[in-house]
Order: sequence, then structure tokens, then C-alpha cells
Amino acid sequence: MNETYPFSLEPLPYEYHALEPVISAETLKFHHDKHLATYVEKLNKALEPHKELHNMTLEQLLTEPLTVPETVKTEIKNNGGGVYNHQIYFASMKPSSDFIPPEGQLMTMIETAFGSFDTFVKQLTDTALSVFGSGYGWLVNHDGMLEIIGMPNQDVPLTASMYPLLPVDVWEHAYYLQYQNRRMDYVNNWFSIINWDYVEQRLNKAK
Ligand code: MN3
Repeated sequence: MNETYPFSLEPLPYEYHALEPVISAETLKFHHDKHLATYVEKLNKALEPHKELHNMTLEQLLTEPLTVPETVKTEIKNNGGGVYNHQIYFASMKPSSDFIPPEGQLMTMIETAFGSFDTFVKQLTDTALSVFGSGYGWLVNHDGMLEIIGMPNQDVPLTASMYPLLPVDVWEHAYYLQYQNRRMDYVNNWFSIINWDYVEQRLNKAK
């Protein structure tokens, strides 16, 4: 992925069928090749006439809204957020058949913040289910403490004190082809395909 404009569609780090049966190949193909591709296209289109933004990274575009012209602010927030959030979402999953909790420092921080891994799972599930309409449930690093928050649309939990670690995408496009309205089944199953090594990498990056 280019760090700056023009942004490109990052290939999936696994095959379309790799996350089955939790996420079907059809769902994953539409999600990546259509939905994410559209966010990339629209982001580049919005940036194209604004040369002053061409050397900014995606994180800068999303965290320095004062430098983004009013006319493209919403386009960049929505589509830049769509690109950023999906890159994390796809990278934070991997083929797996078991519900395996993380280890080491990440597990210690989860236990410190939530009391136990089970409580963490319950809180992230409840948050993901309570997102009204489209959005994400997020595990974030908030000033060195793990926290769970829900965010609408393609908003990004990225501020001076907050860094996104792990998203569960609860837009209908993430699960509807396969699960229809059963968001809870999708979220429950999603826990078994989390790539904890990637989450740990992001945790170290956030420090
Ligand atoms: Mn999505």
C-alpha cells in the first residue's frame, strides 16, 4: 500500500475461502473487491485535485481535518476511514478453527482492563450488537489502557490519545450474504478467526 496518494487496493493476506466457514468466500470477495475497492477509488478521486494533500498519509488525512479543504472533508473522512478501517479489519483476521485467546502482554492488558478474557469477549460482543445501523465495535488503546468502543459509519478511533487495535465490522455488507440479519452469530464466530499477532503488532506500534 502506498503511504500517500494515490492509495491502492491492498490484496487480502489470504485466499477468499481462507476464513470459511466463519466468513464465506463470496462475502469476503464482495467485501474486499467491491466495498473496499470503492472506498479506495472514491478517496483517490476526492484527493486528485488537491495536490497539497498528496504527500499526507492516511493517518494524517484522518487526524488533521483542519488541513483538509471543507469541500472534500466529508468525502475524505468517509472514504479514507473506509480504507483505513478495512485494512485493519482484513489484516486482523486469519484462518483458524479454534477459539484461541491471545498470549503474553496483550492477554495481561486484556485481563487488567476487563477482568477476564470472557468479559472482554462479552463486552466487545455487546458493543458490536448495539451499534445502530452501520459501524464497528473496536478494541482501542486509550492512553495505555485497553478500551472497547462502538463507532458509527466509517469513523476512526484515531486521536492523540487513542489508537485502534481490533475492529469487528458490523456493516451489513460484512455478513448479510451469509448470516442475513443474524449479526450475533457472525460476531460470535468472528472471535475464532482473530489474528492476535497482528493485534499485538498494533499495540506495540501504539506505544
Ligand atoms: Mn466493511
